[in-house]
Amino acid sequence: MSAKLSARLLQRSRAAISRSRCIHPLRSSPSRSLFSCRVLRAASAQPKFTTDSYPFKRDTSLSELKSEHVEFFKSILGGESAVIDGVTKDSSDDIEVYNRDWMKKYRGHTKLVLRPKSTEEVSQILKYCNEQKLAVVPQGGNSGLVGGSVPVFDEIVINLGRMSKIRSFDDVSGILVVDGGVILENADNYLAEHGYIFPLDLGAKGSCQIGGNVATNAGGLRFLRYGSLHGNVLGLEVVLPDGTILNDLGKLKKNNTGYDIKQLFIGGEGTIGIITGVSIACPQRSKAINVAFFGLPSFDHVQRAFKEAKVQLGEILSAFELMDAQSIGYVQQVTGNKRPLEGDHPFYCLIETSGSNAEHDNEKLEQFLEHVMAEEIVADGVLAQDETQIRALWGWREGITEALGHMGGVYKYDVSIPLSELYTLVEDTRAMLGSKGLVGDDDSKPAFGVVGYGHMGDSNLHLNVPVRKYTKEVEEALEPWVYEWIQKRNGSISAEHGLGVAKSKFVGYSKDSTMIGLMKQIKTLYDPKGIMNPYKYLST
Ligand code: FAD
Ligand code: 2HG
Ligand code: ZN
Repeated sequence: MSAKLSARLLQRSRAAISRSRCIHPLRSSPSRSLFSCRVLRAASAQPKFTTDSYPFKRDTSLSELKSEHVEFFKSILGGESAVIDGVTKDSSDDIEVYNRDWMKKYRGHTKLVLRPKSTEEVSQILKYCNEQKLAVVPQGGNSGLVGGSVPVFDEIVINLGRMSKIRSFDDVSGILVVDGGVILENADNYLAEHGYIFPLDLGAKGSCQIGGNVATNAGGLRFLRYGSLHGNVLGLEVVLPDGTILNDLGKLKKNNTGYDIKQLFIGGEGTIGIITGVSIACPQRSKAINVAFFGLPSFDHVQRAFKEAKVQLGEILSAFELMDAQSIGYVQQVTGNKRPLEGDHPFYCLIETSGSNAEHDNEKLEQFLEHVMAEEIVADGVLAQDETQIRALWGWREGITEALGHMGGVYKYDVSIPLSELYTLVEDTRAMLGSKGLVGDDDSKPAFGVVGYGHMGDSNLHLNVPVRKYTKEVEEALEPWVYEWIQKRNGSISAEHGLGVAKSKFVGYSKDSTMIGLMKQIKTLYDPKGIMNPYKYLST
């Protein structure tokens, strides 16, 4: 956006669009060391074991780990960096991080972590586990938000972190082939050097792995522009539960030669195989990127702004993200950063445009901004003037999950709902918890508040309830209440985070018994001994 345009907008606007003032971008990795958390810090208790919080029963058909199993794994994988052995010695400190999830909600009892460095090693591990009936949990960056990436009982963790090679990149077609353990941000940085972009972006990009992204069918911040991994992933290399290597690492965009088997692993959450290689179509990186951040008086105004953005920005619109006042409040309280806009607004949205011609994009954006201001659709706004400011504005949106991660716990509901009712869920949840006396500022209430944000462009809301600590009282108020609410609107109880432990027993709110029956048949076909990521996904 030119300085001239900013100046013109300043003159014209009753609610002036100003230059961005925020200069403290949040880092994208889910590391918690980022914030010097000054407020709202609940006592960080040791997370409970999942088996103490929920009534799981260990599957007695699965074997228990013995020292001879560990010896086998050491013989095929080699040294200390590949086998973290808590079976024959005390390695609890080293193993703990693999047992705990990002939300401090789930904690497993594993005593063995394996870190293979090749597909062949993964194959040897699974072949042996299948023969011995040893259960496993595939683990990528462990940034998942539904408890799928950590064990429940003593399942062996197979962590893909050492499989981090970029295998090939074709500069003409934009097709990238990577190991499953490549960190998303590393792949995107690599692509940036070649003028390309990874078609997926999310706040955990500094930790999550591409294998994990595919296994969860992650959606993220670029979905509006580039769509689902179901479309972008061209091929997969997967190790099946019996050790067979499925080589479907194709690079073809069109391939109608029967059932598209790879689609089952996209969103399969490690229940039918381990993804060791991914081939993906990557778009050209846009030369011209603009980011605007608006304050709006109501959700109705947000919807009008979205409609106008689609109409007027058309093909250059690359993101339309929603944040409510509470979300922004938590980010500010945790980071201490100066807000991008003066004053409080009930809603905020972040709009990104990406195109190949700055002049053309600026012209479109100018018309759009003039329109939303003249029509009083937005109350205030700011336009990033450079790359640093773009990152800073994105930080307000990407930093919400991390800011809320500083509370004692957060109940998370990642849902798809018809757009007109997207925010009604937040309001209804507030009213419901309020009526039960469960939410408030004083420490006697279990919940701090109710927060709504998400990918407006995809009708995907993130309803978050930050709590002082996880309690059955709040959980039982929310579940299945939230899922019933979603079912009544024909929504989805999991838009992009998956099922894991958190939603496995609630799938019936979004899928009927015929579909659940077929899903169970697929699981049995691929994993007849039930060794892959048990107690999750379809546990009922
Ligand atoms: P993990 O958490 O390690 O595993 C997730 C699941 O995939 C588990 O069931 C695991 O068993 C399985 N798995 C992992 N690797 C493999 C493999 N190689 N083969 C087979 N199965 C495997 N998600 C979104 O969709 N959109 C977002 O915008 C988004 N933003 C986030 C922001 C933050 C700050 C955080 C902490 C999380 C966010 N997430 C988001 C959730 C999470 O990052 C994604 O689900 C991500 O795709 C998980 O990748 P991972 O490598 O960390 O997988
Ligand atoms: C996001 O969009 C992520 O920021 C995380 O999907 C959402 O923490 C959440 O609930
Ligand atoms: Zn999201």
